[in-house]
Amino acid sequence: MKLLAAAVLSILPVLTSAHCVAQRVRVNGQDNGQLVGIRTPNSNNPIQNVNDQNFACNFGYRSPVSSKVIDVKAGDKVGVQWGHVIGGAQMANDPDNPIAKSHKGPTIFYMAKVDNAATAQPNGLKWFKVFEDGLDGSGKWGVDRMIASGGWVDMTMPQCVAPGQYLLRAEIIALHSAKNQGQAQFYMGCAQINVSGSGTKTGDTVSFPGAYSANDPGILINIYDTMGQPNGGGQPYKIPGPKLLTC
Ligand SMILES: *[C@@H]1O[C@H](CO)[C@@H](O)[C@H](O)[C@H]1NC(C)=O
Ligand SMILES: [Cu+2]
Repeated sequence: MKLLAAAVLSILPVLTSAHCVAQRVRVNGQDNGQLVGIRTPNSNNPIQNVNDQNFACNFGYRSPVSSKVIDVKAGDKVGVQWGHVIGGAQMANDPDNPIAKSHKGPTIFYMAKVDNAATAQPNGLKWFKVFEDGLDGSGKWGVDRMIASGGWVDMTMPQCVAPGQYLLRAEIIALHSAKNQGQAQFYMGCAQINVSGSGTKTGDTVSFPGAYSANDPGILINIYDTMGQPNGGGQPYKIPGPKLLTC
């Protein structure tokens, strides 16, 4: 009995800490540095309630929060880096950095226009989707590609996006336990960017919280086939949220 309890206790920290946190921004491969131009929560814990009041940009930021607003030209590649903890690895050879391999799911970016990206409050904003990477035909997920890229997810800033300041919301949804309602894990962080260019669009918008439902087919889902492989059960995966901005 004692042994069993000890075994359970020794497993628990692993189970509860294999999460991730968004923490760096790069433009055309140029890394701005850790926590620069991005609001990063101190905790790597996911949000699991799609109606959580902090669903837009997370909460409990590591202070001081960066006042940097990062310049991005339409057409630039802008990326956000995820890591197991702030700084990346939690220990040498951390197998859960940038995230535990079990945490299959999509990677997504949204944007919301703001007057001042350094100070904008994330609630009540209007978000449009500019990037999504779900499940491909070979059974690989956006998260698999993020891990292969050392935690980075890059998107191309669409040419048609109107110039101005934005919060850029990076999101990962981990679906390893998502067959039970309320068990999908949502990770998000918001970068502070200033887009230049000659675009005019800010997309069809949604609210956070509000855009997702707990029983959306991409949120309440068993991703395993009968062999236990996390390949979406051989079905296409429907990424939650609105359709992508089209230019
Ligand atoms: C945003 O970019 C424009 C165009 O380059 C520039 O004039 C403006 O000062 C920038 N604003 C901020 C807050 O960086
Ligand atoms: Cu996790």
